[in-house]
Amino acid sequence: MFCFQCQETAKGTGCTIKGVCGKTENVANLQDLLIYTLKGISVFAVQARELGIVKPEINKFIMESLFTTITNANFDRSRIVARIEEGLKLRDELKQAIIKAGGTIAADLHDAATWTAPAGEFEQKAASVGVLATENEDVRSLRELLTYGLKGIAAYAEHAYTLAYKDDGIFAFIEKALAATLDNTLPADALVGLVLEAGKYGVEVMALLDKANTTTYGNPELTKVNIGVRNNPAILISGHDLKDLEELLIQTQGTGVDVYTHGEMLPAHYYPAFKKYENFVGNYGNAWYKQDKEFESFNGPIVLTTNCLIPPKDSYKDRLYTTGVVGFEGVKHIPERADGQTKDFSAIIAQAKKCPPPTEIETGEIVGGFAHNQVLALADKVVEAVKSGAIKRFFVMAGCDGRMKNRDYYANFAEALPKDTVILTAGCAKYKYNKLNLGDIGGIPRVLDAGQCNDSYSLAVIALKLKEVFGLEDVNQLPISYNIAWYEQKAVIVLLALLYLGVKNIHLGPTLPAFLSPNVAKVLVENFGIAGITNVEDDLKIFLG
Ligand code: FS2
Ligand code: SF4
Repeated sequence: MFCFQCQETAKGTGCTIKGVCGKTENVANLQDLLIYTLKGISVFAVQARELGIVKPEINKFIMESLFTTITNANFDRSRIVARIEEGLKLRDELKQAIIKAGGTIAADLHDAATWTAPAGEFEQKAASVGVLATENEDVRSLRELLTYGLKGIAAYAEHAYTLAYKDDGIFAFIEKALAATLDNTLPADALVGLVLEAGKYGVEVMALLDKANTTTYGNPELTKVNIGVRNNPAILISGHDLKDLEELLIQTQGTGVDVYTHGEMLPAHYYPAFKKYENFVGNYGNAWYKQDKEFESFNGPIVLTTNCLIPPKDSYKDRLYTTGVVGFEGVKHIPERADGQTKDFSAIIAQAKKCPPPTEIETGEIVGGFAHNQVLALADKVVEAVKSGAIKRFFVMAGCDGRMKNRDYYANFAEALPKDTVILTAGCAKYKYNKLNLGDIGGIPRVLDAGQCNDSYSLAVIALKLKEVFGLEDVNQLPISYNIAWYEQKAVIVLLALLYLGVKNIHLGPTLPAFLSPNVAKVLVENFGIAGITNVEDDLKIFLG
């Protein structure tokens, strides 16, 4: 195996024996083969589109399969094998549809578009199609940067899709870009162009998801979220899928079972639609990587709706459920919605009733809900505070949290910021400083949490609005600095989206991606001023200098 798609990759270069995330060698290899299969399907999907053939089941399959391979989503070998088998079948059907429509199948198709094997030979095939199959390190770097951006796009597209929002232009781009990664004649410049174009679609997909979420559940609003517990049995829901949460809340009404959020599900509390549920008690715990302790002390069942799963300990494995693209061998899985039906969470609710209430690990409240609509409602106050000098600078500290000790930097950085600065955040990075009581500036909290990682879109909308209000030509003239933490592939698309919007001088940490070759990193540094981080003191001097 060779995987270097996340920030925690072994030795900062690549996982080669087993994933730091817990992914086994065979699952890693099979995920590579699944991506390879998607690339082959995409070759036909591009040709089919030219003939006016667009197959919704192909779009959905590619989207869900990309999402399946995101870090901490699916560790289940059999699920990946089943996906590859389905992919080969869909690829063949698409090829037949092209022939039927009068298209000609090229004689020199890439192996990704022609290979086939029984499931028993997948692992053997997988060994030759991974990341290292591209020998030139710059081409490999660009292909992987693009592929990881596509994984992020696919994840956000899937959330929107679940709420019945979709955009065929996004699917067409995913297919075009996947097919392009097979093209050995494509010059590096064209690959750079596709990477930047991915940023454009990153903005579009986040806008689509924002529309899906806010139309369905209302605009997030200033909310105090309880972090203590009540004395009832309860279910913990993690991941990012709001539809799963909604159905769980409906199904737990009147059962005596409470519902708490974990990790990236925290921002669900900010949506008006979920406030009516009396049993929606609060948020339990912190970011994803602390689940091994927090799932244990929660005592009740836990449902993982999207990526953010770590291999479970035996102490809570029998209380753990996956759904959607998430999977882990030996962990119970809640099946997809059958036509027009909701998911069936009754098994989880029945188990919850037999479990003791959660053990309290903290008490109090955290404040959030500062997505674009809420911040723009406070725009006068914010603009006044900037004009009067009460707010000197904003720091966008969106992104991810993670296990590594070097992420303490972000807590220390937040604490060391001058009191006349405000942090704009989204994603699970906030857990490094959202309980530090950093105070407020004239009633404006010094940590403004917009929501999940996809709500980084809100931070861009806010920046563009401020640019307009202050009559500036360039978003980089605003008193906003970017100190972003990344972990997995959704953060990659958030970064590419910010670059597309013209944001310069983003600092990215705790380490730069291992998949950036020195030359590709140079392109990002020279064109966009991307930089890493060093230490709090020196970085503050740079930011405030
Ligand atoms: Fe946390 Fe980072 Fe949200 Fe992941 S914000 S680790 O991308 O999907 O979560
Ligand atoms: Fe390693 Fe990250 Fe890949 Fe897991 S996802 S195998 S930790 S690089």
